[in-house]
Amino acid sequence: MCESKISASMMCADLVTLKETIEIFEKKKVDYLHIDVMDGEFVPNFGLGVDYIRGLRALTKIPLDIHLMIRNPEYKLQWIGIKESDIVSVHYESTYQVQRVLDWLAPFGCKRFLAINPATPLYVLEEVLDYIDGINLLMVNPGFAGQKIVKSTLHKAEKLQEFLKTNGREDVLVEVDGNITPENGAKLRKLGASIFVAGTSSIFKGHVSTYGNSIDEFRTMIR
Ligand code: S6P
Ligand code: MG
Repeated sequence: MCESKISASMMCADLVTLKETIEIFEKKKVDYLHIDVMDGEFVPNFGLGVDYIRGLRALTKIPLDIHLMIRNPEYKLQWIGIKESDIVSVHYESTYQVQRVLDWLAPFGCKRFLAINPATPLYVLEEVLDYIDGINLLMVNPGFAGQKIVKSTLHKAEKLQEFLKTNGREDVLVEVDGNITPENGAKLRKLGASIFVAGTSSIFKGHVSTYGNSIDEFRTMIR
């Protein structure tokens, strides 16, 4: 199984201490910055946008893990400024043209992930396995930080591991997003997850000066 990686959920970051937060992430070698892009249509919330991404690029070289929670993402990919070192997740439920959006992502050279909501069954992955590098398994219904895990998603992660094995695609990376406490992270690591979105359930707790310790503790749990 490949090395576990931390993707820090930037919608949980306090703008007042953003620079200090990024410095800690660089020092602690956080692997990705998770960017929740929300359009108020696909999910009932607005989220981080193009200007935020541009601003963040000026602050750090940490690659981005861009989670597009927007309708018809295929027409908006050009706006984002995607880099080869990034991960980009598009939602299965966000378009009628799932293979097309994954095709249109290919020229950017980024890692292509398909995100699926808790209620979306795993069989939808069957026809897209050739188009993806990874799967972003939503453990909550997307739109907000600070939610509780949907219990059935833990069993779903187990079934996903079996599904990838059956299809000879154990190389497909599994990211888990939503209420990833250190304990949930440890369980999901055993079920094959390797990218862990870290939000209010793990590293974004208390004062910014404690983030470094929380990262160390989280890393130990998902090793
Ligand atoms: C949810 C979003 C997530 C959140 C993350 C926050 O819509 O996709 O990436 O930012 O869940 O973490 P937590 O620990 O507060 O759930
Ligand atoms: Mg997300």
